[in-house]
Amino acid sequence: MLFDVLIHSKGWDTFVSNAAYFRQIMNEGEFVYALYVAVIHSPLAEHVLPTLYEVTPHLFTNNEVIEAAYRTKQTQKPGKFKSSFTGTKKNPEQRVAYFGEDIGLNTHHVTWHMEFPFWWDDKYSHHRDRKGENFFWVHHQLTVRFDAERLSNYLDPVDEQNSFVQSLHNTAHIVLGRQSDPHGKYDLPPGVLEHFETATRDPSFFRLHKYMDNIFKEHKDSLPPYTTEELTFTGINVDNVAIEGELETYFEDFEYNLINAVDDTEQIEDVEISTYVPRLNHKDFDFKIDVSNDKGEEVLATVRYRVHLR
Ligand SMILES: [Cu+2]
Repeated sequence: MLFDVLIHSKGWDTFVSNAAYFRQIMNEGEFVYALYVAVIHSPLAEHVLPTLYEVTPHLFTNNEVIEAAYRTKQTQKPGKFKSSFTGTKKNPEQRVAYFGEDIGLNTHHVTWHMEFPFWWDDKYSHHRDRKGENFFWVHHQLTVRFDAERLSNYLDPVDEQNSFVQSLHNTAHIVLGRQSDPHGKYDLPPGVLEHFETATRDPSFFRLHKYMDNIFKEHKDSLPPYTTEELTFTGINVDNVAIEGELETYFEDFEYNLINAVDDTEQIEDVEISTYVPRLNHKDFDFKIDVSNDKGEEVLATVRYRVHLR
């Protein structure tokens, strides 16, 4: 409903006034979701919002950090805390927690689902082209990258999940997410798989997605092979490919703001609260690709690369 209201707002002032009004009367999570999706898709307001891990930090870090943030607010002394990954180091899966719990990865995942909402209807503004292919592509990238991280941490690649259900992605997320309280008997909050912001924190996300990825792969394998004409770009030659510099990865602490993690009243002053978390980064390197064009005219070419790990 709120997305509908915002996307049909005729001008910026109307958009902002509607957002300000509904902010007061709606569920906070629904409000943030509708606002972000509308801002991403509205021609009035493309991509101008702050990053989600600073807007809803409780979805990106854990209880210990949120509790520390509250203590800071209550004692009115600025605080900066280290975020540790969920779970215990005794569990080998913990070795790749830096990937599944990475705030950038989770922001990427939730933002992708906002770019391509599963409920999208072309009547809202424009046709979202190649939705299935895009879904496959982005989740395939997540799945194979997770396997690459596992291999470099002496873990086996992910086993595909055996599935239980016909209606896949959304239902499977909910079924897996509610394992601890399937009938709602204990009124437990939803599991991490039920939020796009938190889903990749659970390794079963990757097992489920490998299962779906393999279905897409089976479908692709059933298609007729490409023809030579489809695969060649006559007149365009790749003469040399080189990498300048080395691929060197390292961990570095990344700090972000937790001011929105705690409740706020006008009577109590804000204090500086932040957290830092180790994140995987890499040193800069360049691809150097020599391409020549024998066509005798300007053409548009796109370069895509795929890295094979040895
Ligand atoms: Cu997803």
